[in-house]
Amino acid sequence: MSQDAATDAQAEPLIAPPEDAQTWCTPTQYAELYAASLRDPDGFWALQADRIDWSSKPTHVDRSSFDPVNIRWYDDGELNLCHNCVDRHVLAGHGGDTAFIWEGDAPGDVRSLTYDALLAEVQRFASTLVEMGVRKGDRVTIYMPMVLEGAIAMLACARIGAIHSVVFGGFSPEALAGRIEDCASRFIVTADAGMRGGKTVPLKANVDAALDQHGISVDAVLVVRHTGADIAMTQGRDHWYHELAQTVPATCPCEPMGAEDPLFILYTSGSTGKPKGVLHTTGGYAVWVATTFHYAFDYRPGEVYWCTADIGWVTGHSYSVYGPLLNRATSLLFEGVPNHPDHSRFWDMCERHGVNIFYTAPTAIRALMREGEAPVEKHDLSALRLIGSVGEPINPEAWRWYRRTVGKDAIPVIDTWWQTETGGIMITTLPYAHAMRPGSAGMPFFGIQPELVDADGNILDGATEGNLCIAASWPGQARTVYGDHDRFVQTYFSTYKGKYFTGDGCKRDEQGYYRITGRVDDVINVSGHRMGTAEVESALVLHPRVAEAAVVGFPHDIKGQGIYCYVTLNVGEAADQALAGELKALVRKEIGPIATPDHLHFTPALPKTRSGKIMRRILRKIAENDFGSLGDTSTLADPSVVDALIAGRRAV
Ligand code: 6R9
Repeated sequence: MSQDAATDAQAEPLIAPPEDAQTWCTPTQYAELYAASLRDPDGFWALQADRIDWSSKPTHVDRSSFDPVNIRWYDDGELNLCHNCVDRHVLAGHGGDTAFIWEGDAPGDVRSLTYDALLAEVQRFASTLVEMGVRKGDRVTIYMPMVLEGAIAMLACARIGAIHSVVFGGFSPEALAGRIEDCASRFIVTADAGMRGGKTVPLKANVDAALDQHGISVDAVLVVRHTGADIAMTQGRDHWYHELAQTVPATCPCEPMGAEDPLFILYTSGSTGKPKGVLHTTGGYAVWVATTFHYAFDYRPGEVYWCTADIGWVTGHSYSVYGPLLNRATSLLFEGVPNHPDHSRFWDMCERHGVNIFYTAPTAIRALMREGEAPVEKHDLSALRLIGSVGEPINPEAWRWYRRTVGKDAIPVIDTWWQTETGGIMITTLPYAHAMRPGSAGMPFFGIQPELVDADGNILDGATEGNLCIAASWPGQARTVYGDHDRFVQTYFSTYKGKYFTGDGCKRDEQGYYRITGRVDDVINVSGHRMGTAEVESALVLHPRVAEAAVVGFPHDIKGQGIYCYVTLNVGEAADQALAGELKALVRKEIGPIATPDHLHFTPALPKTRSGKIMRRILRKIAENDFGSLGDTSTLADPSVVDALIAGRRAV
């Protein structure tokens, strides 16, 4: 996305929302509900808690504090999330409704599950986990392709009170090992292999590599047969799901969980150090995703809803699995990729499954936009009623293409801003309540109080630009970093005391619309995947010939941001093609293919202050080919480094 495209978003005219008599939220209702949510948060969230079946109703609502940091919602309530997602719909007579439609990597490879069938599958899976020795509070690592058993495994964990840690199937064995070790997980759920875009992803082999190469011993690895790939099974440790499942009870009761009992850990990148295990708990998360799904997607019974995110990301957790099931929706899960077998795959699937609500990422939209309108026009998208975007800023050009070509300029587009740490949608226009502004996420969701602050923490009023903070807690907020509460406090609550700092920069316009401008920390967003530049740097410096590395993001037409690596070699070493290949391979090995560098820029030196700090601001500008506004370089220990870097950039 180009800088210009991003900055003109504020000037984009508002587009009136379509009127809709059936909507859950009219403009007046939004205004009233939002005001009520701030005037009487406890009253508002007590009411929303009725979306959930509690085995013991909470008498408290919000008991959170940002200083000291202690986040608690509904803390004396008791519930089970799996019961809420599955059993209660069956008990209420809706067992025949479709819960999931799954389509594999190969077009037309389809499997559906009713709520009845899902209940049976989840119970069988939960019984299998119990048989393996999993107990309440145990961490279960789920390293799966996008298959039904991935979602079923999550629900099964929730059913028995185990904490799931889903690791995206695209992560390397190294990255997987780090995530297994960090939460001391003794159980792994995986598949023989996955399929993406016609290519096999060797998941079980990756698990073996992660465990063997790192000397990690786990109690059990449960393997779902999916592709039929030939794999090695370690006697006593590895079990085929289809074999164990036949020996276990067909029913498995729901474990009553305290509202603040952990539900899941999800690793996400920050500006420093290793990925953090963001922890979400049960009650508040349930209320938050149930409420946000209901209003943001304006879901109506019987509709087919499709979120294209993988369950390895928070979007897959909240809006492919938990949010839709809590609302008794039909959720489509897709194993493959948008450009396989061709660029009309998404639209072909929308037509065949009669998708009403479609939610995807800007990177996919930009990639499909490049293919022109023909692949979209070939398909009947008349069932679509609402389309959404998530994961990174969407440039107005892509937004308009999406609305015109996919939405026929007739249906609402929602651009939903949120984070792994927020659990669910925080800022979005509501589909029939708000006018849309291409490039702006829009208005705060109920209960959310965004604040824009300057570098010193002063709150800025009116139309302005600043760092985005949230003033008070909301039910879906992450509670801690697993095993490291200090890091949680340091990362999110120490920059601006008493506020949650998102790490995002943001503009607010005259109408009070929020437009996220991107990360202001050392996190980059590549195709909607969050990555710490420090993680890529750590991988690069593992190479024996590398002395130092500095990684920054740069604008990329399709990915939003690309990965630009400045690399300094040891004295006497010279760069060559082979080394470039080795470094790319090293990053893929340490993190995964999503972190593959786009550019390697070998340089004899990095720009540093006299105290030895790398001046990333300069590196970012140079990567952006913006040499005119490098700012003050006089504090550099050796200002001549900059000229060499510019000359080097021209050569990249
Ligand atoms: C849900 C998710 C979070 C970061 C976030 C921000 C960026 C997400 C966005 C957006 C602009 C949107 N982001 N949605 N930026 N507009 N609609 O993506 O979570 O993977 O944790 O990433 O993504 O920079 O801070 P996560």
